Amino acid sequence: MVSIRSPTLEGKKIHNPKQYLTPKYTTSGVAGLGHRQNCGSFPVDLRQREKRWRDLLVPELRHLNRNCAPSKIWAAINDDGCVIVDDFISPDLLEALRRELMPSVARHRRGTAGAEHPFWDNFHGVETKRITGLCEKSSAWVTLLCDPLYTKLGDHYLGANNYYLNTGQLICIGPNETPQPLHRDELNWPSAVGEDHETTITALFALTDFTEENGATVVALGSHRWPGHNPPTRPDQTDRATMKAGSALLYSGKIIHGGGPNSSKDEWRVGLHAGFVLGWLRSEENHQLTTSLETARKLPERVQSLLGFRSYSQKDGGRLGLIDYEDTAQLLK
Ligand SMILES: O=C(O)CCC(=O)C(=O)O
Ligand SMILES: [Fe+2]
Repeated sequence: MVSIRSPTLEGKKIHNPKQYLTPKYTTSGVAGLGHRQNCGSFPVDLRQREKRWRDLLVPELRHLNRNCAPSKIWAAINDDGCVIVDDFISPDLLEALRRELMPSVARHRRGTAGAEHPFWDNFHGVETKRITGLCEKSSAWVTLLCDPLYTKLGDHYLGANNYYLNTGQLICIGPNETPQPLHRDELNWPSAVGEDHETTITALFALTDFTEENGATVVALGSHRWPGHNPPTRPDQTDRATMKAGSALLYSGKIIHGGGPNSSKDEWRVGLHAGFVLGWLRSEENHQLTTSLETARKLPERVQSLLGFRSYSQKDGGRLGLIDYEDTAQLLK
């Protein structure tokens, strides 16, 4: 979806750009342009207006409701590379997630240590807390991992039983955090990237409201179709994923995005970054070392598979993640 920025409408997002464009874009022909029909030179004038308006088109993130047809959600992701689904998480589940996870946020240190290059300190954020191993901390998270719509997202883009959990991490952006470098998530696995398939697909669940001040994600709409590795992005090509707690930003691994700056005085922006990755690729998080066998034994089968406690095999491919050439699931008995 696009909105229009104009000298008189600066900063306003207009959901129906057609009403501001030339007859080519209207259903009612020149009639929509009112008094200009009476202007002798209007055809030329209209062409110039059209060009000017086109230059001023800016992207705007679409919001859909959780109860809409999944095909509408896929259409929005295919068009824009991402979409916000409002009220993705029910109020009760949101409350449980917050109750079970927020104590870890208070305890956790800021920043990450031990990366081989200072780039990663900046990328992960020095004023950001990142917390993994959430299946040990939250049964509500386990419930969310089995959510039917979230499951459909993975199945639709990566194929049923063809993916693992990539990340199930809390990303808590603290005051004074600077913007994360913009990137495409699929570049974790540069040699697996292909124009015709997704490598990874992600839901970023908002556990607090996401606002422009507290670090709402920056996204470049339509950038999933831009050529090049990680092409430069102008600020006017981006929007912010502002959303209420309980909503989710769903996005393609190809979209250019990054965590936003937090300019608030004392607000933490808490997101649950929950991505899937093709099952034959190594996940960003080491789930099998942050989840004990004891916990894994009690998890639903889907979650055991997502965390790699069950082996993987691709259609027409081999068997991966075996123990003694048996399915890893034998350890769960
Ligand atoms: O926290 C966010 O808003 C996005 C984080 C992100 O894109 C990442 O760490 O890969
Ligand atoms: Fe990312």
